[in-house]
Amino acid sequence: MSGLIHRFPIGFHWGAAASAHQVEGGNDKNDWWRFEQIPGRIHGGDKSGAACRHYERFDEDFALAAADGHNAHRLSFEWSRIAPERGRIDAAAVAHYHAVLESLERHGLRPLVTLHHFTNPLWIADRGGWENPETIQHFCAFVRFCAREFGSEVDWWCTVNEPEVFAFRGWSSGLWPPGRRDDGAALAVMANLLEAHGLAYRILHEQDRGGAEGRGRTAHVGFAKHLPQLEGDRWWFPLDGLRARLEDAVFNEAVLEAAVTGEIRLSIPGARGVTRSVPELAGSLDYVGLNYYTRWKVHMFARDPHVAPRGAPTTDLGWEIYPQGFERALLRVARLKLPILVTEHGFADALDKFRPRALIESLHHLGRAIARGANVIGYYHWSLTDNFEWADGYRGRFGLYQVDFADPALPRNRTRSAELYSRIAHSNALEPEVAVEVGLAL
Ligand code: IFM
Repeated sequence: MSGLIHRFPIGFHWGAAASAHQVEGGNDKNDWWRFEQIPGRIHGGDKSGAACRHYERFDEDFALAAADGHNAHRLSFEWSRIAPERGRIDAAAVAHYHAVLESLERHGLRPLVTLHHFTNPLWIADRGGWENPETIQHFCAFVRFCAREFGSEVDWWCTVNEPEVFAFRGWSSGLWPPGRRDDGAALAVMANLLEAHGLAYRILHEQDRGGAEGRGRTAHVGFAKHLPQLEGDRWWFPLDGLRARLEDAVFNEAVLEAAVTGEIRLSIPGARGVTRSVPELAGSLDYVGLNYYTRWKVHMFARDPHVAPRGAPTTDLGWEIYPQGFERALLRVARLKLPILVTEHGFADALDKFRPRALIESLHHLGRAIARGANVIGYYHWSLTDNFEWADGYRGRFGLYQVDFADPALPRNRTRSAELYSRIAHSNALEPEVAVEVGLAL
């Protein structure tokens, strides 16, 4: 490998990302909590439960991040805490998130706040969730409230996390709440989330009176797009490639295109599609949020059509470690000619065995993408601590800090990856010594 040294742009965001339900603990008023109570839904029967007790320990967690040279942090506000019932705002939850933002500021961590990260208040889920178009307006009310209440403390907003993952897991594979298997409904949900993003984008800007970064209008609004690389598995069986292209078109391309043009065009062979123009959605990204994890080889006919290439290195969850795909994903979204924030990237590695090297290789590809013209302005590693990995329960360990969930004290143990990441964040550069240390040849 040559040219491994990268100096990152001035003002680069270096941080970690998490979502409320995965770390806070005690979130018992949302649809995920209810789903976790159904036997057989979550690996090993795990429940989010107390998670990392981040709700109480946020200040301590932010101190770890700040000591590691992070200057930013991505978090989500839990809708079901702020609005536990229709029409009721919980003052204690609002005060809590003010305290969280105050702590972030004290630690020199610029907040990037996600407003929808997979969970929904029970009262929303019970009215049909995102299949019901009325949810768009309920979400907008929540966004308006957050913009007014927290706008002076937050400049960076992420409206919706991975609308395509949320829709397909919940309504197509049925692995997530509400556990449905109906491709047409998945497309309807995705369209509603995209529309909600467009409206939220306008609300956040209308309400923007200037925030933490000074006077004037300072809100930067985007969403987080999960962008897996999708390729046909068997070169000699073109239908695999066809399915990969069809999936890419609806899962990746249509989402990006909708946010640029305002035209929602979603289709899957054999399912009811969606075609809708949403003027508020056109040009609704100040930055593109990119979540990149892996490449999937796609099979035309298979119960689980996504497999890691045979013999490829994989994470604890069986996802291929494919750092080249990160560069490709970055260059793909760079075509939108917008600033790019890597809103998530990481590896499930309980023992932190392969993460140190994989992380450095990925950051090398990030540096290469910048050198090739991608306007990347920040990187948020998924995640600061191990946490509740949805249907995979506690077996997906993504943390720079390991958490021993068997110990009631929930100790945070610093990994080598955290240390390496810290050196890069502190110096805003990837130095050859770091690469040599993880066995990457220059
Ligand atoms: O844990 C999730 C996160 O909530 C959304 N993006 C992918 C991560 C790892 O699966």
